[in-house]
Amino acid sequence: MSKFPKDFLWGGATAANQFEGAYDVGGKGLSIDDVFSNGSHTQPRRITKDTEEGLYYPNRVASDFYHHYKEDIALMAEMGFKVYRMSIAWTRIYPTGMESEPNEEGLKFYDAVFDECRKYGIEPLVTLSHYEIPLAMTNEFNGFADRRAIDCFKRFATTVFTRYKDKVKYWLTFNEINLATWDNGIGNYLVLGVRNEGTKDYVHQVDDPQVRLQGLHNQLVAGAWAVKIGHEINPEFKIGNMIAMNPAYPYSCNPEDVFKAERNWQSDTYYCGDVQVRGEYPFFAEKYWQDRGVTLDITEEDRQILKEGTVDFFSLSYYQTLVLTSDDSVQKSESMLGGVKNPYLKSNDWGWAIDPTGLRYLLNVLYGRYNIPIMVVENGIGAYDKLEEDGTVHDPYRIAYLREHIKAMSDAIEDGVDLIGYTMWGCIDLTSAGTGEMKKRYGFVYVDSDDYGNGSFDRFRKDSFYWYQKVIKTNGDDLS
Ligand code: P53
Repeated sequence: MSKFPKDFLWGGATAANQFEGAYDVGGKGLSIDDVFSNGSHTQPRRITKDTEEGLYYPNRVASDFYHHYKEDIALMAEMGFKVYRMSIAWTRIYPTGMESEPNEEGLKFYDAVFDECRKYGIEPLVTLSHYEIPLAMTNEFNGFADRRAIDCFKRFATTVFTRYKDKVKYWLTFNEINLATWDNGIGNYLVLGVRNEGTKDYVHQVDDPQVRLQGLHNQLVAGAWAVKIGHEINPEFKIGNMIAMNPAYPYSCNPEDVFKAERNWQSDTYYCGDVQVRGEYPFFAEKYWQDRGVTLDITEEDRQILKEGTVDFFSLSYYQTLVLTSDDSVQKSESMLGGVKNPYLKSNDWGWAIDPTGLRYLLNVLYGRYNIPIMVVENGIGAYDKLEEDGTVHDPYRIAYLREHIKAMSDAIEDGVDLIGYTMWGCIDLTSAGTGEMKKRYGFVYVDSDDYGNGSFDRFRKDSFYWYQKVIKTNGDDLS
């Protein structure tokens, strides 16, 4: 018997930039994702200032949820979803992020989406910002590197909280905000929308820790404001943070390795987590800034808001664990996270280590530190799927992956963790954030489109669709 509580929130997750398409429809402005080129496991994506000839921009088309939302939500309902995690494209509401009045057509679109969810009793869980910084804000004042972004975000949050206060109860502030603590990789610029003038790309990884950590501070303050404003608009709102969990293991019992892993937990998880849950930076922050030669501009008002805007629950994404060592001779991992290869684990085709026990482990760690309800709002496996002639897709690898991760959550609940929901990432196939590919598929539902937007965009149920339907129906008892 599984341990899931009666009202456990089963569902799936998407994000506007990777799912909606229709990038220039309905008065929508450009976000940084609309100038984000395609790439692959070996070819990094680029954010360009304007449309560059010869480049393809996959997020502009994505899965075309904008024109398929009724069909897609019906498919979610058929699986028995209790919750649907999605995001609002900021640029549909404020095309440049800086207008004083919102775009009514954009607001109407999400009214229709939420009404459609409610029709089936599906609870929307809405991320305010999922890599969707308006490009105009990057152009005008360098995104979250500038404090003006805080006011833009407050206005956006106030608008959507007010408009949807009776339709949406669960909200998340910024997707994977902690990626801004990384000193390299795509995460740190997707989250902040900050330019790096020194490179050939318009928006690129922010190498200067001063700019990056100030940007992150501004974003943490903006998120805290949103929590405070949201609770004033509707005290029933449940507002969470969202952290990408990449639990670090020491490669060996060499104390150097163990401490290295602990340091990684501090910077990757606790740095943002403590601010968002406890309302202040952790004890190690001073040293962390010192080591990087950073002096942050933190006002008294900032400190006050961080205290007042703490979250109601902790949400996270989980795909893989990370192994750290001080021994240079150990074989490196292929994953975008870096680190070394874990000899005990298998990986998917993109080198991401598959580790269900890592999920049980991190849930225990997080609940031990924060003691508030937790939701897993992203988890799943990117894989190559094959659409058969008869419209079926056989994806036993996906079922196996999800089965083990759901078991791990059941175990964590038995351990005593207050886990309230699970939304599988990319429940209907969508554009990969890391590579821009469509063929890196996560869904229970196959979308007929290739990496270049060729296809009918018809939807097909994979074998995992029927499997997940059964899992939800039995509240996690039948994982066979
Ligand atoms: P893709 C880095 C590390 C962990 C999660 O990723 C990450 C990233 C950035 O790619 O992103 C989350 O599509 C993110 C989603 C994304 C998903 O993981 O590269 O919140 O937008 O699609 C999976 O396979």
